[in-house]
Amino acid sequence: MDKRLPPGQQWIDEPLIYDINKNFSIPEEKDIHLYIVGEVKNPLKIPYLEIISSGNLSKIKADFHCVTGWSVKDIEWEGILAKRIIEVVKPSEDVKWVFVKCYDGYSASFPYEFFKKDDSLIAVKMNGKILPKEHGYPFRVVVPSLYAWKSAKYVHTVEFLKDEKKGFWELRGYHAVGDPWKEERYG
Ligand SMILES: Nc1nc2c(c(=O)[nH]1)N[C@H]1C(S)=C(S)[C@@H](COP(=O)(O)O)O[C@H]1N2
Ligand SMILES: [Mo]
Repeated sequence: MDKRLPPGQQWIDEPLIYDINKNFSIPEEKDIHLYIVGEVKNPLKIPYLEIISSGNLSKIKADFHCVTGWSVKDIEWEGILAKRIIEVVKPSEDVKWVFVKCYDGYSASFPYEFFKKDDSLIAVKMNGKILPKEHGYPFRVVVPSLYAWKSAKYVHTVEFLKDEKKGFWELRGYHAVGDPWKEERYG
């Protein structure tokens, strides 16, 4: 038995690329910003180029579990840790949900308590390189403690909310939380 593998999953070597829509555009690099909004004291609009050149990014290494049954070991992500974002924006005490909106029309939501975990971040790099186009350039919200559909690619805005607002797959019957260790796949 492999203690590192959640129930019902199998290891594969590389993440399979899943996109609901391949036909979308992203602004020129100098015009890209990360927006952090909602029930927060200090909303943020940070230029992409400022983040990339900050020299102050954090790295995490984590396994990645897709609800369709594959898992990939040890993906390295680099970006701004969720904990640091929380320190700066100061979400209000009654924030319970995070909703992420993406350039491709995708969205995902999950409980704030999972965003708060030590290994959650907003990534700009994957395995040492600027996020490849198909894996989420310019920003990816990475929440390794949940199934991969919660790790939204091509991120435009992160919103902190009191009440749940369902994203693309949550509206189609996928689980509101999505903890792979509890096999919270659907419903
Ligand atoms: N913006 C966006 N993020 C997304 C998706 C998507 O279609 N659009 N697909 C999700 C799903 S269903 C999965 S399994 C993972 C796949 O990640 P990968 O394409 O980097 O392997 O991305 C998630 N994030
Ligand atoms: Mo997925």
